Amino acid sequence: EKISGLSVHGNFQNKQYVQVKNPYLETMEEDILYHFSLSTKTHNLPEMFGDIKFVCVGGSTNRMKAFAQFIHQELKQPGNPEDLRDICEGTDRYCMYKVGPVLSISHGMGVPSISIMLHELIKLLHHAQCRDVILFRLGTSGGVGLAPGTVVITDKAVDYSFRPQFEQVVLGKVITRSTELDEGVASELLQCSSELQNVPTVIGNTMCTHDFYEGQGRLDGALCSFSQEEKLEYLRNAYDAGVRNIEMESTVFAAMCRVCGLKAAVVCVALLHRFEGGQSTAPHDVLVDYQQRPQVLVSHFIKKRLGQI
Ligand code: R2B
Ligand code: URA
Repeated sequence: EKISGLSVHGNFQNKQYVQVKNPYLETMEEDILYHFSLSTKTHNLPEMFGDIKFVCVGGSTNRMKAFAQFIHQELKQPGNPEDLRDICEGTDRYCMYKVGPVLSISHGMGVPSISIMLHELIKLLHHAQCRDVILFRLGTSGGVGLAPGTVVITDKAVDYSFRPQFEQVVLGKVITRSTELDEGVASELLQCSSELQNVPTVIGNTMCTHDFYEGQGRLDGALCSFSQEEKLEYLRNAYDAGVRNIEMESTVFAAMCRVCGLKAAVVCVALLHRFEGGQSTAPHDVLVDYQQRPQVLVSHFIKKRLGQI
């Protein structure tokens, strides 16, 4: 049977292939991954990406380049980390770097941006016949009842009413998908955090919103349609529902990975304490240190999995 046929079953000799859930893909002679500037005709995807085991995604292009350089050093890869090439240099929508079995990709801000990237990433991993891949979202977030700098490993990714689901409009109708993440990877990450210094970490629910300002109860946007008291009531309700941080991509990330049989985890640092305000006053170097914490944690996880610790 063809590889594409195998992938429908997902599991072959205990190897978990990346599954696409679209029968039309099989019938296409060429698949153009437009926002990566890659295609099945112009690029040998199995040769370029077949050995990928860990995919790390995050919003900013500079941060994901820095992560690629960091993991290059951590995994003691040959060559100079400064020489890493952006595989998506034909487009400025997303950046992509490969370091041994690790792929580092940016996804921009918000659900629509990460969802476009994930469609093409999951197809890429499928075309490349990758097996046993784990995806991590390394990000920033607003903390709910946490000290700034705390890393949150997501238990459940929840929507604006704290439900573990993602709603998507398809052909004018709302469809709902579950946002459950991999429990085993989350507890392995928590174990990793206990082996590190300066990476205070908790497991909690992560609320995903479609806006940074009003959508996250901020009083400092160009518009504000609610009071300080209403903001605090909403954040308190979120806290009571187990929410420990707020960001803008986790629900669609969890939902898409789950449908396609990819183990996934969300690891975001809380940059500020949302009961206190909406703006971070922490100095630049403190924020840079905070943003490195998810990278240090996931790098430790990867090194352990590869037997390098
Ligand atoms: C966290 O930070 C960004 C907004 O500042 C957004 O992408 C997110 O999820
Ligand atoms: N990212 C968010 O989405 N919210 C915050 O408060 C901080 C970072």
